[in-house]
Amino acid sequence: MKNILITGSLGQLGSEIALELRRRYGEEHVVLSDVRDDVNCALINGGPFYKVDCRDAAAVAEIVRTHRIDTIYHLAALLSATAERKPLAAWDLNVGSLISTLEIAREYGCAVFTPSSIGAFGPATPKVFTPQDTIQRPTSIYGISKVTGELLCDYYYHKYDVDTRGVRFPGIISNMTPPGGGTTDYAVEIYYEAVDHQRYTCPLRGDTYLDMIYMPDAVSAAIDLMEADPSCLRHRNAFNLASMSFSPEELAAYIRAVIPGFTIDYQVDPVRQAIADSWPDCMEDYAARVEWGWKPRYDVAEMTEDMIRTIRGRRE
Ligand code: AKB
Repeated sequence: MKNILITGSLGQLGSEIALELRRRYGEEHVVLSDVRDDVNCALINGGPFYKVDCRDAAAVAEIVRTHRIDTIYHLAALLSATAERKPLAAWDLNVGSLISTLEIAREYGCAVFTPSSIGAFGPATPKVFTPQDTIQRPTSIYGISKVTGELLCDYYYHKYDVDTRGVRFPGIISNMTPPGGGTTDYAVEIYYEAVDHQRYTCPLRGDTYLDMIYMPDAVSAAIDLMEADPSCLRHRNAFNLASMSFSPEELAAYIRAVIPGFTIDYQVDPVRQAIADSWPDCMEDYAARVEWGWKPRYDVAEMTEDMIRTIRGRRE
């Protein structure tokens, strides 16, 4: 039986990975930690939880020792738009906490999952069918921290044999815990506004294409990669994950198919637009498909129906 620690476990991705891992491995075997404890009581009370700053290496090491942790999902991070406002804080959390997690993993023999992002690419990267191995050179501090993370994880694997694995996530769309401070957050907010007000003001231009993924597929990707046969993995820390790619204009059309009166207008945020313009339109994910069997289940139409049905259900 595995013993798993999740950092950033109350965030958008962490809260849903936590639920699925607890379902698979049992509550006592999945230890959660987060810097806050004022949200999601069900998770906090549903098994071991520690309010801890993941940059506090001594505190994290103590949890790893106490619970005989063998696998860490290190999910704590500042997202791209917030990072651009607070570059030093982003570097400190995104890189500082990762390197201290890797050190703990080296000492205690843990495997580590670390999410990278489409943000790890930059304006010089091929924008369409972005290859797995290509020029990166991101221009946002978030992207710089993500490339650094990919390289650090490779380094710990090659130098110390730490079992590091990771994917480049697209924007994640979900309906349980809201994201915060991301460039792709519009694709979550739009559904809530569509259900509640039948209109949405989008901070990105209508023709901005970005890769996106629905949460159930994001959760499966992380867990499937951690459970994959290591001898099949050649890339390990930065698998491109493609699932769906659309622009705000196109997403609005999908929403209109379910909510006919829905309208969208645009008030472009220059910071988020510049970040989005530096990212790929759509990635190619052959390596993930071949090396560990990645295959998304949801397309944009199915996701849209599910998002709207779920949000409406909560409003009743
Ligand atoms: C963001 O927009 O910052 C994140 C990401 C794509 O990494 N959702």
